[in-house]
Amino acid sequence: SAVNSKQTAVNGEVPSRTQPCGPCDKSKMENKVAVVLGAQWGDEGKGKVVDLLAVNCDIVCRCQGGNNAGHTVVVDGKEFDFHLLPSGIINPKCTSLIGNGVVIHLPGLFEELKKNELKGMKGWQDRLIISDRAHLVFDMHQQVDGLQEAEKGKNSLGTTKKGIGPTYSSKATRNGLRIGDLLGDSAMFEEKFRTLAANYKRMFPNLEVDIDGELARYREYAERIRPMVRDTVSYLHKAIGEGKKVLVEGANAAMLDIDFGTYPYVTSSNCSIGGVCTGLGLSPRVIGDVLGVVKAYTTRVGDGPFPTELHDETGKLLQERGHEVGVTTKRVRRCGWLDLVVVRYTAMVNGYTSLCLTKMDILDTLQEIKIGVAYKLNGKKIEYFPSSMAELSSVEVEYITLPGWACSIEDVRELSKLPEQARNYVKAIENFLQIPVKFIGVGQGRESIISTG
Ligand code: 2SA
Ligand code: GDP
Ligand code: MG
Repeated sequence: SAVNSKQTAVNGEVPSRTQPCGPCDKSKMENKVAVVLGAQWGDEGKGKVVDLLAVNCDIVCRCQGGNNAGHTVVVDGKEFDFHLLPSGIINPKCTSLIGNGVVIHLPGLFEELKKNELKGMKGWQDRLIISDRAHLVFDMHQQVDGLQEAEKGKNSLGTTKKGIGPTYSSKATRNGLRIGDLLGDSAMFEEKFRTLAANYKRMFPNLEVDIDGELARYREYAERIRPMVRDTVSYLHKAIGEGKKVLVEGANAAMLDIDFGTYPYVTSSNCSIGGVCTGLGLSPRVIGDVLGVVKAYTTRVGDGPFPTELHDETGKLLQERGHEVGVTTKRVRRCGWLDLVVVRYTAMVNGYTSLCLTKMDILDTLQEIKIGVAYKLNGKKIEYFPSSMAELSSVEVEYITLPGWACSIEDVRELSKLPEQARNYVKAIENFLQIPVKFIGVGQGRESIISTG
């Protein structure tokens, strides 16, 4: 124990706890954190789900990733896109928290705040909290991201060039600078910044860094963010103890997770459940519901294997009807059938307690719908998810084919009103995964959702 008896003992005794506190208090343990995670390769519609759940929450947190993410929320026909800000930020009742596991490009953050202010977002100054442990993404990280992609040539990963990989690299090699450094001793910050720039200049001699200009800009940023920065670990711990409802918004998705995704075609953070604990300082014991967001088909933006990808008219239809374009980079997303081998694998890692099936309405015009249910290698079914990209690129997918509903479900708000074929599609997913579908998305807007009860 860290208790120093000399300082805390009363009458020579270690004081006993009469009041339960923190993790010892069983009644408070009931207050669990809810988590929303992407179950495929991202862009499942997490932003919309978070906006929906934020209504019943006090704090919405981001735990990993940076402004590579693009989360869309549509309210009264007005579209908001969030990159670093939690999607709960438009809810005036919610505090938004950016955790230690997030990497923050401050110019990007201020730009995002300004853009949303122009769209009518008010009062964010009073409800945004940023961890002092979060790492900073500098412009040089973004430039290096681009240079590394260019060096890889035809083997590039298709990153968003937002500096995510280089910043998490700096963090891992312990050259990184954190928000706390920016707000601390300015001479130390300057020294660390110069060291980082010098390292990069050695690696990339053509890299141009305006060191003095950056340092001057960052002195300004420091004062602008200072009021929002704090130790978010104790803040969250206290809030949970007081019964506050906390929601965590995962960014990217499990198949882009640096450990469990299709490495090296992944992002550089843990986008699965582990990232929630490490990115916020939460114990696994406080995590309750884990909602997996599953798009009714599959998309992927960037390079890497995609077993159910469609290179035909159906793929084009999904891309066009689904408006499948990157929210951050405007790249066209690759499209294919729903792959339940992928979702079953990410369910193992994340332990979803329920699912939200999004974009069902995009399948409205199809006569037949396929679902990938097994992978075969050299004619034999495999029981594991391949870690080798060569293997994953050569699997043969086994499909089941279901009849489509071939009508619009956009205005449906009750499960019983869905056409039978659509209900069967949902049932097939639930049966295969043995996880209940709690919500079904039938349109872009906040109201376009079926709650299954
Ligand atoms: P990075 O930039 O290092 O994280 O890129 C590595 C891989 O991760 C993919 N990635 C994403 N995939 C889906 N959606 C993301 N957010 C944006 C969106 C993407 C966009 O919401 O549409 O606008 O292009 C996202 N962010 C990263 C990336 O494509 C690489 O495959
Ligand atoms: P995220 O990264 O998981 O938050 O998802 P994105 O915002 O990148 O992409 C999802 C897109 O689908 C956005 O344009 C959403 O507005 C839209 N969307 C979400 N749910 C639905 C749905 O049920 N139906 C339709 N048609 N669009 C949806
Ligand atoms: Mg997205």
